[in-house]
Amino acid sequence: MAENIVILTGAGISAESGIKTFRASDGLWENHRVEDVATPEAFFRNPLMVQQFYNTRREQLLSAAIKPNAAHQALARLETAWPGQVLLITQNIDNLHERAGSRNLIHMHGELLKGRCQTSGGLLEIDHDLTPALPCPLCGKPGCLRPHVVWFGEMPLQMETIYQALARCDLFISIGTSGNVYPAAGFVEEANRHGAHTIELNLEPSQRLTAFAEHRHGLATDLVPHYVD
Ligand code: BV8
Repeated sequence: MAENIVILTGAGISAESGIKTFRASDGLWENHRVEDVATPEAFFRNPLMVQQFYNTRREQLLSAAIKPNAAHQALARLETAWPGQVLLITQNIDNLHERAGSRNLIHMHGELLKGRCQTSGGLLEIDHDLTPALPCPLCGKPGCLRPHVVWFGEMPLQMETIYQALARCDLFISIGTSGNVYPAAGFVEEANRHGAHTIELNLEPSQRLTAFAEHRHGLATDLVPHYVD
C-alpha cells in the first residue's frame, strides 16, 4: 500500500447526498453563471445577490436531508486505517467529509458554514443567513461579514501545504471533479511529476482524463468503497 496518499474531491462526491454539482446546473444559479456570482467583484457590486447565493446553499446544507454518503464514509475509514498517511483535499465547501469522520482535511475553496470578517480576517461559524445590513459580530460594521469561501480570482487556501503533500505522495486519487477549475485541476500533473500513481474516479471522463494513469467511471458511492475497502 502507498506510504502517502493524497485525495482530491469535487462536487461529484456530494452529488448522491443531494447537493447539486456545478455542471448539473450547467454552471448556472438562478440564471447567473457561477463564475459571475462567485467573485469579489460580484460581491462588491451586488452583495445581496451573492449573499443570497450562499444563504440558499447554507440552508440546504443545514437541512436534515443532507447527509454524508458511502463515498464520504469510505474515505474516513481509509484515514483511520492508515493513520498519518492520508491527506484529503476538497474543493467542496460543504461539511460532509468532516461529518463522515475525515480529520486530515483541507478545504482549499473555503467552507460554507464559516464567515470571515473583512476587517480582521477573523473567522466564525455561521448557521444563518448573511445580509448586507447584518452588523459583523467581530468588528460591528454592517455587511462586513462575507462567506469564508474562495471566489474565482482569489487564492485558494493552504496551497503551500498542498504542493508539499503532492511532492511526496505516491498515490493521488481524484474523485468527483470535472477538472475545470484551477489550480485543483493541475494537481494531477504535480503528482505525476513526482512519480505518484494517479487515479481518476468520476461519473464520466473529466477534462483531465488523459493525465491519469488509471481511471474508473461510475457513481462515487460504488467506486470509492470498492477502491478503499
Ligand atoms: C486562482 C467556491 C489565482 C465557491 C470555487 C483560464 C484558464 C485556466 C484557469 C483560469 C482561467 N481563467 C481564470 C482561471 C482561474 C480560475 C479558474 O480555474 N477558472 C475556470 C472556470 C476556468 N481559478 C481561480 O480563480 C482560482 N484562483 O486561480 O487564483 C491567483 C493567483 C495569485 C493571487 C490570487 C489569485 C479559484 C478557484 C476557486 C473558485 N471557487 N468554489 C463556491 O463553491 O461557490 S470553484 C467551484 O467550482 C467548486 O469549488 C469547484 O471547485 C468548482 C466546480 O468543480 P467540480 O467540483 O469539479 O464540480 P463540477 O460540477 O464541475 O464537476 C462535478 C463532477 O462530478 C463532474 O465531472 C461529474 O461527472 C461528476 N459527478 C457527478 N455526480 C457524480 C459524479 N462523480 C461521481 N459520482 C457521482 N454521483
